[in-house]
Amino acid sequence: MYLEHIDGPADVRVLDHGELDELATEIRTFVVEAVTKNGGHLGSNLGVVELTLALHRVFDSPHDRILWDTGHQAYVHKIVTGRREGFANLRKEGGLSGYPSRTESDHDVIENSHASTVLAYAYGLATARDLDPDTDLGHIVAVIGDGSMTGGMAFEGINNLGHSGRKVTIVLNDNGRSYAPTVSKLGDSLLKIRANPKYMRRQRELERLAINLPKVGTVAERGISATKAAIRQFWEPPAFFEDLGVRYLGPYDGHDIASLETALRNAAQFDGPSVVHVLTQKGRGYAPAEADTVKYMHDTGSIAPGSYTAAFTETLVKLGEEHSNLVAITAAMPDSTGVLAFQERFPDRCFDVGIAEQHAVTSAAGMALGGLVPVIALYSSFLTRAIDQVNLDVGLLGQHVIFCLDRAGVTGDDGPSHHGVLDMVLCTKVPGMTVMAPSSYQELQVMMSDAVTMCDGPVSIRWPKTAAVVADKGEVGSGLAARKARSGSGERVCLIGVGKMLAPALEAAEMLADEGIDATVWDPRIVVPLDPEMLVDAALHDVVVTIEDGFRQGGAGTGIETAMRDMEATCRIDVMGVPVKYIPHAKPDKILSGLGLDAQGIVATVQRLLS
Ligand SMILES: Cc1ncc(C[n+]2csc(CCOP(=O)(O)OP(=O)(O)O)c2C)c(N)n1
Repeated sequence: MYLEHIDGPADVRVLDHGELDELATEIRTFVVEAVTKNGGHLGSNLGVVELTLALHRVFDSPHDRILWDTGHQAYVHKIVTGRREGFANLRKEGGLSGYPSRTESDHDVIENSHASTVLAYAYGLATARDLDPDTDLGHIVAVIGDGSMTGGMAFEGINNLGHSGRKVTIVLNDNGRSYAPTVSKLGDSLLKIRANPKYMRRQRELERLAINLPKVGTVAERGISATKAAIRQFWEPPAFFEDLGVRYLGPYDGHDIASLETALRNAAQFDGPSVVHVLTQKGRGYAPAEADTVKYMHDTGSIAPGSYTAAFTETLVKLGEEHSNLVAITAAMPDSTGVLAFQERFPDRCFDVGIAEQHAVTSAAGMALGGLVPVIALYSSFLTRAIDQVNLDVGLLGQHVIFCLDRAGVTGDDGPSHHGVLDMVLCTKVPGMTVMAPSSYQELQVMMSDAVTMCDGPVSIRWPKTAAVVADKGEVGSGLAARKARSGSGERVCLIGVGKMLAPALEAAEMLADEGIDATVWDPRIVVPLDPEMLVDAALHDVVVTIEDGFRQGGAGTGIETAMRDMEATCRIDVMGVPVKYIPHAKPDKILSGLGLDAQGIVATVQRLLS
């Protein structure tokens, strides 16, 4: 066993290539076991085992900075940098994060886990290094997947890096996929190369020649060598990078450690930005992952029957059948966001635009201008990247675009970057946007249908990852009306539970009833515009408590409070929600109860207000 002796990158450097191959096999088994037990990203990590080992042999982390785009593929990096034992508690409360984490290790430089940012970080770090010769910043190495290369920030970053000429080694980890196959013409041309071993051989020979080219001259001179120009005529990727002033090396077999090391050493010698194009196989070495043609076990999650995502999938297909102008847009996540069934049923009406949320939103505005009704399926946390586009490209133009936001609220295992706690704060500030929060499987279906047929401006519908409540017929509202979910006999307490928080509000009402307090409970359903009937009724009570699973400040409850103050309601109003802070990973229910956002917490708040 080699793995048990790996406590830091130095332990990897002393092994020979035969031993490294053994280590790679052991790491794969280790990762499969850890992820099977704790969930997380599998295929992406199995694909970068050799690449990570090569990186840590060639570069001297943490003096050299190895940056992982998105960071979901950094498990092997964690193992190699002394965190092997932490994998017993991967993604568990207090345990290892599923992404790089600066508090865990000096080897983790960034930890955003939203895609396509790494080239910007790399440019910034390289600029800081170049401005201060005394800095301890060594090589800057940015690893980015072909999927993440489709994001606007990646294009902006490569443009700026090439123009600036800053010395950064970019590793393009090309496995041909995001979750689904990567949607990109650049990806298509990479595929041509991938499928042509002759090109790879020829390119290696050319590369050997190119290494000996002088490392002086302008960016343009460096970029336009005769060798490269010859390649460029045939192959788009080198032309693409080199036209931007970024030297292209590759492609290399991403599972051949020796050749990767040579490539990385060569790139590191170059005094400017270079991209090392590495071909890897997602899910490599684990038969079930290799056999999963949908996503190569990118992660371990799947759409659970009875989930809100399942309700969305079902309704989207049904609405697609009823409305021929309804189209669906995904930002590289057709499976996890639940649009796969629609894509299969209406392949011409479903668009995967790449990991490009901003582009997705503005292109939806364009489609709406052209008479289509676009449904954009995004995780709540990824919508926030495109909020300017939501506000000005869709909102200002009053376009009928339907934002379907999955994983809203406290999501749990993926940590601070993945909680969907901002969408209600932001969407409620987009003038003219109807903001819906379903409290059950059936409500989501009604709301989607209403969003298509009743609304003609922007709409957002947000739902959590957790299993959906099953509502009886009488427990489902319609249109823009709120629904009284429980009629209290007195006029002391009114609870308003937004979306999934209706369930703990109802539970709290039962607990309060045991204490002789007969509370009214409202399901607002529509957060904007608020139903005046609900507000008037709530105002009759001594105490009103709103409960939501997004940021407390500026969210749904604040909207209700403001509307009631405008009505000159005199009752005591308490807004319960998530405090404005970065919340670490843990199980969602545990996080919510820790924040007092459960039935017990609601009861305690009511008791405090009544006392
Ligand atoms: C802005 C943003 N949108 C969506 C995601 C969800 N997501 C996580 S990994 C991933 C695919 C990344 O593909 P690639 O960069 O090629 O890495 P691979 O997993 O294939 O190694 C996506 C879409 C994200 N992290 N950030």
